[in-house]
Amino acid sequence: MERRKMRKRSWAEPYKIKMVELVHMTTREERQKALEKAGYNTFLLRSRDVYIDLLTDSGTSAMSDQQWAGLMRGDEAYAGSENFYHLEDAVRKVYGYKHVVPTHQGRGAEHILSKVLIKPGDIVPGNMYFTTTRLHQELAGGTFVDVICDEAHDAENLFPFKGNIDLNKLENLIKTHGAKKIPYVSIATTVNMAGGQPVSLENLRQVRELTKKHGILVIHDMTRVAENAYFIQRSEPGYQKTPIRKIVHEICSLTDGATFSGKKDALVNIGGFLALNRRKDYIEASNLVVVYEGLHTYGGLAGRDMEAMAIGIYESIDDDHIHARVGQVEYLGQQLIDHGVPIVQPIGGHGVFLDAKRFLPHLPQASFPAQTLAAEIYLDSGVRTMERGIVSAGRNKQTGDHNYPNLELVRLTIPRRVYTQAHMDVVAESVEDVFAKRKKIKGLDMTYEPKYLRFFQARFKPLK
Ligand code: PLI
Repeated sequence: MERRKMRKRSWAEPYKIKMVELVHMTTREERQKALEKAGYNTFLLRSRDVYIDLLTDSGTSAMSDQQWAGLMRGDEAYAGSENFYHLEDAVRKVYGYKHVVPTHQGRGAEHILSKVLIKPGDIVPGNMYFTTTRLHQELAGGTFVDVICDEAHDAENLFPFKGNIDLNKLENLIKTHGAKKIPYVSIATTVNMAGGQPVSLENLRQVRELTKKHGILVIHDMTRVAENAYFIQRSEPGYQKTPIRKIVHEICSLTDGATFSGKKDALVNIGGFLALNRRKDYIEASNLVVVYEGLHTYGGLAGRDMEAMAIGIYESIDDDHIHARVGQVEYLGQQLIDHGVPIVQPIGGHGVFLDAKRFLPHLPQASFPAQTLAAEIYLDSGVRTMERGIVSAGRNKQTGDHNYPNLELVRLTIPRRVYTQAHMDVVAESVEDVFAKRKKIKGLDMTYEPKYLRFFQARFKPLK
């Protein structure tokens, strides 16, 4: 009896597999050709040339049988689709926001939000930039200012809530510019660019209090809010017995509205929404969405997409689901830590982030170490990852020079419910092999740079 009690008990994915998609392997020669054709940018590879695809967790999840069944219940009426009301109901029940405008994906919501709330000359503070979010703020005439805590910019700092806003930075910004110039504080759960790092509820409450004093809104980029809730449940005092759904609801209750990419937490391949509590903002957004996305009861989505997203929202806040989801990310991260591979710690919610500065210390940042490392991993095994460093950070609006972020990372992003532990083992082995050969790796030169969001389409060639 005693022995049974002591035995280790493993956990497993809370689902079983009903259908499979075959993947294929390539030779190193084939991958070399594919990489050259793609200009050493993993975004430009054809998916058929990829073995294990860790480019992104966005739109790459496996839907459940319930979600697939939901697709068959698509009400494709132009106006007033039943599926819109199911989505609205899910957003109100699960997240607590009052008004919902569907959009084709997260950046559709960012576009409408920025047009509704930002005036030229405004300042938008946030807990680290996200590429599309910042661009929409800038296109609306605003300037993004990073007010995340310093720990977030340090890949080795073990602070459990590296997504937190530094209240002194925020307060100073309000003092310098005045509250009237700050339409809202943009707060992301979790913080993608910092390595999938969470915000604590304590910090959110403090942000709420400070902004309330100054009459400033808080807008929530809730793309990975369920993953953020998992970290609160694990590490924030007092929340160890609180279900994920309650934590998610509490996070949202501290904010005035949200942009949402359904392609992450909500387990769908396409979809998003803008949620707003202030009716006047909703009225304006629901009018603008007609111009850019579609009628306010479909916002660029088919009825079936809204149904699948509504079902996915409920599935995303299940404790077993989220434990297994982040558990798999941690499984991969721990293997790399055990082999001495430098990664961002603590391990984030949606991926493992390699620290390219420590992985390739001989490469200057201007020769794109993270971009180089992503290319090398692909070449080694056909595992596709992506750059989150100087290429993603773009250029300074005033000087035109590269932005040089502290974090120079390669993201191994884990799609939800798609890969097994064995896939994670293969990935870890490939990264470990590249790590063993790291001293021989040379950098890249950028040969083509697009104007917007350059990381998606830039091209490179190897330095001699
Ligand atoms: O890809 P969208 O347009 O549905 O969502 C944009 C978006 C907004 N906020 C955050 C934190 C994101 O991570 C995000 C999209 N992320 C992508 C595509 C990614 O690969 O991380």
